[in-house]
Amino acid sequence: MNDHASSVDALARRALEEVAASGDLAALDDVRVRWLGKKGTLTEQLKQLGSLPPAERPAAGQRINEAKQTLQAAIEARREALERARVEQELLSGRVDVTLPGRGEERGGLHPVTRARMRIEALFRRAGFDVAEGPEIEDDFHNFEALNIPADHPARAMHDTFYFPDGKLLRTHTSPVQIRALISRGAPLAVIAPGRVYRSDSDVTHTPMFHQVEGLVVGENVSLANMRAILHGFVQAFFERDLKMRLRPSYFPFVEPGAEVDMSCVFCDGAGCRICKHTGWLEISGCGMVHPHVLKASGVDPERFTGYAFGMGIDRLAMLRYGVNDLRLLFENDLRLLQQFRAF
Ligand code: 2U9
Repeated sequence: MNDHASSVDALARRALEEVAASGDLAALDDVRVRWLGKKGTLTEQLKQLGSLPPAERPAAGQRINEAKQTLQAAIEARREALERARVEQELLSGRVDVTLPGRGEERGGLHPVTRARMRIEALFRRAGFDVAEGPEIEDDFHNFEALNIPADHPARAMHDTFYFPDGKLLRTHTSPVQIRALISRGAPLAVIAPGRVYRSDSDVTHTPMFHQVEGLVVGENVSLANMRAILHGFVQAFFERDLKMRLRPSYFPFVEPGAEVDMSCVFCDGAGCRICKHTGWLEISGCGMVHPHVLKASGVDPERFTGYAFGMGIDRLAMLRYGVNDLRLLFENDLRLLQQFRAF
């Protein structure tokens, strides 16, 4: 290798080192201009070919061109590598770590009525009941007629019904859900029907919409004693307390006999306090043996089957269980109340 050739090689090596050392695209472009630009070092080498002996010029020219091409390729490769690194860096800096805790977000929770309802459903499921649902807009037959409440029956007045112009109505209880279940499934049957119900009634202890859960068990040899056992078991499990229970005779058109269900007061344990009006008892449910008219209206033979039914207000159960002392608090969606029911 002659002197010229080795000096071109030395230049090319230096140029390649500079390419490798350039840390960003601007530095790389700087290297390109200094070596390959109009006045670049390698370009200058070509211009000086004339000073070599004519015989050496072709080989020297080829060597310089090869060096230029090698350098060009090295610059291109380096440019791509730097570009890739830049994009990666950008992606990295903008990346969202989804495992980081959020800023200012508050934990949510379940409304006490929802919690009570879920608890009720779970407990009755465990006892073998199905959970049934149905429409909130009902017809006269399913809400009244099939439940032994004919048009002229005084019990209709108890219900303060919201009517639509076409004669349909907002269900006043969830009983129509069970009528539908009985008609479609027949006996034997064990269902609960939780849901919203509506009555045109509004004061300190009544809201025009409230939540009910009703239960219905129909089968051969279903007795009042069975009902008592299920209701007492439910009350004890729902409140997780060894509470007493008693039935007081009462009247509902869809049951005979009918009764009201009291449990020993959860606040004073039956000793008597302001909440239970010093009786030691809290009323929590109504119940009874399904009236034969009701079974017949749903196509069930009352000679063969008997049934019991009960109904209770979920809102009231939620208040008693979670210590909410004013019914209206359940419907105001005040965060100060709801935050007390946040998930932990
Ligand atoms: C069918 C047959 C009978 C459901 C019953 C009650 C007694 C009752 C009230 C409790 C408080 C309504 O929420 S409340 O105001 N309900 O006292 N409900 S027996 O009887 C039925 C239901 C469906 C087919």
